[in-house]
Amino acid sequence: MNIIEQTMWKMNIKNWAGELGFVSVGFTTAEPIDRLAQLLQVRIDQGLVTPFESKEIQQRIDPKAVWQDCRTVAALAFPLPLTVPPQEGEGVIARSAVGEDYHRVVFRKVNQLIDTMVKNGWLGSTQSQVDTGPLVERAFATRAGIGWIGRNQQLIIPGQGSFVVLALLLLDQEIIPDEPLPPGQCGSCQKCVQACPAQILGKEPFAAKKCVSYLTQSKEVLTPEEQHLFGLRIFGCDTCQEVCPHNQNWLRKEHLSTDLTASLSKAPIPHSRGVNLLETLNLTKGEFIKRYKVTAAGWRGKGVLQRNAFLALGNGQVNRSDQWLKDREKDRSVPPMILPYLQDSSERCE
Ligand code: B12
Ligand code: SF4
Ligand code: SF4
Repeated sequence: MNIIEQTMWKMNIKNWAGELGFVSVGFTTAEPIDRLAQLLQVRIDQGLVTPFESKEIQQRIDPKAVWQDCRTVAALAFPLPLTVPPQEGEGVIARSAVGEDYHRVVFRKVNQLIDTMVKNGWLGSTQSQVDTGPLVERAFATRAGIGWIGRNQQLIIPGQGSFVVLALLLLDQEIIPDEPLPPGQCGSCQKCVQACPAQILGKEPFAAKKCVSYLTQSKEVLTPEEQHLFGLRIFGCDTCQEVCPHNQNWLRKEHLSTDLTASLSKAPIPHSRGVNLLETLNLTKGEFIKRYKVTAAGWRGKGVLQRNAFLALGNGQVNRSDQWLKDREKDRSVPPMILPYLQDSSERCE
């Protein structure tokens, strides 16, 4: 494609993506991000890599190692849904895990974008990834100029904040790349560093396996300190984003939308981030499939959510799981993922 055609496609793709609800789109080349290899290697050497990532470094930094025809990477950001806060005593689910699984929502949107491109004469091929692909999405999104990386590790989009899902659309045609934004715009702010329950921000490299978001998804047996860090969290952790000044407009919008919904009987009801902990503890297979399998909180299975509900109940002021335990111990029906925590139950923190 010549420069004029590249400019036209770039403009059109940005417009169509905007119409589909993406809040930011940027383009970068298919060149590898070589300097990232060193960081990924350090993470492997120091045992910081989570089991949720590919260990193939080249595939993580080089679009051509994923798809040899790739010439351009488009980075897209889709906003998370506005949610209702938990009620007192409820367990908490992160915004990325309520409502329909974001992987499905965003893949559908990316596919609609590709359909629109094809209808308008796009002759090339495409590949895409939403979270589960090997490429390091935040690094490509940064190079494509849609945002900058905050001290909380999040990609922050100017005027939008960080409550977004990222997607990468790989193209086999060249499109003029966008310029990255100036890096690190946190200034002297330390709000996320102070608020992080695991106290892992502000230190390099990021200790991913100590992050509470990771702990809520891990099937390993957690130490008493790790159990304590959960608080009332059931899946994921939004703390370092909730305190960030760049998310306060978005959070105000979320708050207003909840109030507005309460006053308009016909408005669609936003999903709540709160869950009843005892109900989660007693979850049956059928309820799990209906309530969680359709969300991004379902992929680790029912046992992880039950374990998290058990730990969160223990972390609450009153240990509301005591009666539940007595009942279960009689008929020996305690879910296996909870068994390792039983001897600790009398010592759990408040
Ligand atoms: C594994 C993983 C996790 C792990 C590890 C996270 C981590 N920080 O490494 C765990 C389970 C802890 C996790 C948690 C969360 N995750 Co996650 N996660 C991923 C996944 C699959 C890979 C991340 C990864 O490669 N980590 C390795 C490090 C090296 O990469 P990184 O942190 O993503 O990016 C860093 C580098 O890119 C660096 N960087 C940028 N440019 C450059 C250039 C050079 C030269 C160098 C050297 C570095 C560099 O800056 C980034 C921050 O340090 C990505 C999806 C994907 N395929 O990329 C989602 C992803 C990063 N997660 C996401 C989200 C939403 C979350 C949570 C907020 C979910 C929640 N509410 O609980 C938390 C936030 C935790 C946090 N503070 O980071 C979003 C991020 C959206 C955003 N606005 O940034 C992603 C992109 C998924 C998506 N498609 O939307 N996650
Ligand atoms: S997600 Fe939670 S535990 Fe992880 S870095 Fe952010 S505040 Fe800390
Ligand atoms: S809370 Fe402050 S330090 Fe943390 S990412 Fe946001 S601006 Fe940066």
